Amino acid sequence: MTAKLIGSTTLELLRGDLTQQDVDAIVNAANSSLLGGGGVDGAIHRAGGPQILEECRAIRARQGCLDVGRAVITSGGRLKARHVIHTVGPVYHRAAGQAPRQLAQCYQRSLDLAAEHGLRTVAFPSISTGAYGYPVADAARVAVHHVKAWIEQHPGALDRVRLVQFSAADHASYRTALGELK
Ligand code: AR6
Repeated sequence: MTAKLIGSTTLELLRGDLTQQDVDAIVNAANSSLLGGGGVDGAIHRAGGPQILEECRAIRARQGCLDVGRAVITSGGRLKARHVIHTVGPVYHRAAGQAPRQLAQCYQRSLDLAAEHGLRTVAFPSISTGAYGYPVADAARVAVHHVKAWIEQHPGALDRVRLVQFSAADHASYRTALGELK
């Protein structure tokens, strides 16, 4: 675990399984359909049970598919986390020059939603760096930079933001990115 205190909020990196995190909300790297998929999305729905999908279906029926960079919240079903925040990262090769801005929005809007719901601790996966093909070193820089900036702009709003990487190689990329922060 590597951590950095920003005001009263801890920004930390952890190599591990997002579905096991004991936090107020974990963030799902979902797709626009909100109906589940592979990767971390599949793992969250498997671990959390059918309630999460039911709530996703209800959101979809109300507001349609979720655009890239936006976020919605459901309960956490059987997860330790009480909530799941679902966001849609950019497909790297489809997004062209828009990818960094869209990825930053995923982090910002997920954190906005957590704060609006009075949540104090949030854990993220490495959004877009699996099936969506975003190079992890670049995505890690976007993630740590924009999470830090959000924390600085919302002092005291959250106690802890945890960025969780599944692999040792991804964890090393995030550690490098965190080390590069001013
Ligand atoms: N805990 C933490 N990280 C995980 C876990 C886990 N249990 N499982 C996978 N990862 P991806 P994307 C990592 O593909 O690129 C889905 O089908 C994984 O190693 O899950 O945003 C959705 O439905 C990688 O580093 O998300 C979408 O269609 C990271 O999570 C699409 O994939 C993200 O990989 C989204 O693609």
